[in-house]
Amino acid sequence: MIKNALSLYFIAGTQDCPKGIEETLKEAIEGGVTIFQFREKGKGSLQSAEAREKLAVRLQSICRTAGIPFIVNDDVELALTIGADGVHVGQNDAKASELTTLLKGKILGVSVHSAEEAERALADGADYVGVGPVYPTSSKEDAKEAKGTAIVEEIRNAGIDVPMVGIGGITAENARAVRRAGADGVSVISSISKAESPLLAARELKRAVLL
Ligand code: IFP
Ligand code: MG
Repeated sequence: MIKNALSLYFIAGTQDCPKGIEETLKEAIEGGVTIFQFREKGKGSLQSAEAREKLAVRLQSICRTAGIPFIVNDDVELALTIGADGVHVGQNDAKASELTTLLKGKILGVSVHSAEEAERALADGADYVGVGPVYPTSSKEDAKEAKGTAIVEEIRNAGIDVPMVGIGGITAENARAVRRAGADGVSVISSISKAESPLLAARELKRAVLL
């Protein structure tokens, strides 16, 4: 069931991981993350398609061994080439409605910022939505204004029954509030990837999301 898999969603790329992405992912999994998204993007990210694919395959193998889904951000072609479990796209990426055929049984996630966008994503075939930014974030340069947990509540109160994670500035301290607002899970980059101990950071977040 996708809602359970969403409880602690870790997203990272090379650029986010001072300890190295493979070590960071292994620790995060040991700490309890339930799904991983490969997001190689921005300053410090790998620039060649070959290097990205090679790394993606290694991370996919780590996820497969651990039994957690491996999702690719934006790059549908890469996801199809390596047989990822799913793809996550934003509002400006390939249209969700056009991806569902291409992706067959794969998981499709879509970023949304309002109840209206969540409604459309669900109608277009999204398996889950990422809602945010809930709190201010430094991991995304073009992030919109943080709206707090109100944005999560707005979507739940609109009665849209789509699996949903909150994203943006989420920490072990505020994760529970995001769950209480109606999210099925929380998604983080820095809280785990930049932690001195990604393992302990993931473990603390995991405790926080178990209501
Ligand atoms: N949400 C999510 C997720 N991933 C992204 N890359 C994003 C928003 C911009 F957490 F997966 F839902
Ligand atoms: Mg995107």
